[in-house]
Amino acid sequence: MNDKTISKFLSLVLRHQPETIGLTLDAHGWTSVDDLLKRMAAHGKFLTREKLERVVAENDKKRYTLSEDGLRIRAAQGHSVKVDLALLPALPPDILYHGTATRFVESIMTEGLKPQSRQQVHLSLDYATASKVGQRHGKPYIFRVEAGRMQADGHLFFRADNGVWLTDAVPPQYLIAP
Ligand code: HQG
Repeated sequence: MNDKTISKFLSLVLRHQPETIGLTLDAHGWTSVDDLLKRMAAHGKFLTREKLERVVAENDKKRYTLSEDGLRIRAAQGHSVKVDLALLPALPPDILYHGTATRFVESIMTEGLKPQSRQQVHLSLDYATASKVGQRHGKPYIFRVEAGRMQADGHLFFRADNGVWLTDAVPPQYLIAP
């Protein structure tokens, strides 16, 4: 398995379908590194602890977090399974960005941003990152989100372990089209 294949598999079991290898995540999304490696091996995916640690450290978006004692691992964000990341509300910058595809724009203008299959709406700190996120879905379209005003109005914002900003939903009045 190359690093990308490993990362994609970690994303599958730590964000979406832990049951694929009989893994369980705790309420905060953590699982035991030992158990993960054993279950992966039992499913023909052999990985040493050293390699896992390297893949986690070198991952381009820091998608996975190891606990300080190195015994547990979780995805920093992006879950579709219900987990409470236990992040503390944080003060966002005035503007955050959301990259999407042009075909979703009309619906987003009407309904605002919804988490869809994930637990929360994902927002980027900068335009370039949002642009890459949008490209995953098609022709990119970047909204600016008035995060500061939303927060002042009582909406909660959270910063994932890897710097991605999360909020439950973004009503349309806080969206600025390009
Ligand atoms: C869209 C990646 C219609 C939304 C990225 C998005 C991110 C609506 C899509 C992370 C809508 C959901 C998350 C509405 C939202 N009507 N469409 N009302 N509200 N949408 O993949 O934000 O590489 O679940 O605009 O970098 O694209 O996986 O969310 O286009 O951080 O680590 O519904 O995933 O990280 O798509 O991406 P997604 P996302 P990873």
